[in-house]
Amino acid sequence: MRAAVVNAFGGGFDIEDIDIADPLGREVLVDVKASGLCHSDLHFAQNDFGMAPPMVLGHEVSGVVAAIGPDVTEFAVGDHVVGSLVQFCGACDECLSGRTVRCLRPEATLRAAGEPPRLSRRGEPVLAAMGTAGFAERALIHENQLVRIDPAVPFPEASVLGCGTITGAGAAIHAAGVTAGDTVAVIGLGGVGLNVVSGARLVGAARIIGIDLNDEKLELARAFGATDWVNAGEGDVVARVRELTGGGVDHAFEVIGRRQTVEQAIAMLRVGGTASLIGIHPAGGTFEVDANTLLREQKKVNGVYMGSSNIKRDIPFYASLFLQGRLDLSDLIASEIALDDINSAYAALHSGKTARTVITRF
Ligand code: PAD
Ligand code: ZN
Ligand code: ZN
Repeated sequence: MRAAVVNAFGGGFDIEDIDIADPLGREVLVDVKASGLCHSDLHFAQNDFGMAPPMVLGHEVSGVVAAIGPDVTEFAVGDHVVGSLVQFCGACDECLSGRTVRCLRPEATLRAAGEPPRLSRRGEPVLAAMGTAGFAERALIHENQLVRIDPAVPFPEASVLGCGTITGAGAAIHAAGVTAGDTVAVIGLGGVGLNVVSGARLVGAARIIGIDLNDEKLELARAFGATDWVNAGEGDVVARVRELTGGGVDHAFEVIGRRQTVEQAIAMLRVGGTASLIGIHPAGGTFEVDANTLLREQKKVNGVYMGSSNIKRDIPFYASLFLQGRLDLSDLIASEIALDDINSAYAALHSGKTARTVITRF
């Protein structure tokens, strides 16, 4: 099958023919219909985050079940599904408490050492990264990392549910716990940040300030529910947010992964506010915070992973909101491309000009 293979960090994606195994145990073979270009995959393709080439990335996957392993109970051939990089065992203390995103045995959804690899090239193993490996015609995914959804949700919109939406909306709703009447700022309005805006709107935030360097993104954020917007390239962002809110926001979300914007997020909080950090930093990235200001002003810094989502509960929930017309997913989709165009599409994402680009031709 055709797949976009990362052969070296920083070397881009090579479109190649590779082999995919038949499903074992609880694995499901998915005929991939849409695969979203999350910024995280660009980080993973350029830097060593513990996944080594040759590898197939891609973790915003939707498609149709083509075959199931002998122990699969939850899915049947023909089901429409969404995949997620959240790996969970279903049996540890965290999983049993519903916090599957904190699973203590996430490797349970991968093949064990000694088993044949899911992906290979001329007999050599190719890493099926994150257990999803969605930048390919087909994907072999453990049933815990898959969720069945209503076939009425189009595949491109369904794919974004797998990361951008659960991460962004989940950050506002679950990880930060924004409530009705809160003031919110979102720094970085890409595929994830726009979903933070949606989550804040859903729970009734009083004001949602969108912050980005691109005016097109600020305009888009307005459609998603931002009530105010600030171009970060024009003047002092923190001063502007403080002025708009009369002293700072209850919640600031950093959705880029830069030291400067993390420090801005903490600085723009009102007393007692929470800064939620979503953007992924280069390995070893750090930031500084004045300790006495933090304690005197009772500020909280909240590290957010996948929006603290429970994918089996949250993906069908967001899908139903979309079908009811209460959650915009379609305006996230900037364009649908062919697998062959993945390198140029990632170059465009890097420039900050597009929200989500989705591969729909393989
Ligand atoms: P994206 O590239 O679509 O969006 C980033 C946005 O930030 C763009 O709109 C840029 O214009 C904007 N931007 C860049 N610099 C600045 C600046 N200085 N001030 C204001 N705006 C700026 O990325 P994305 O939405 O796909 O992902 C955002 C980050 O979230 C990225 O680092 C990704 O790896 C991370 C992520 N984290 C998790 C998690 O669980 N923590 C999950 C998914 C994605
Ligand atoms: Zn992602
Ligand atoms: Zn577990």
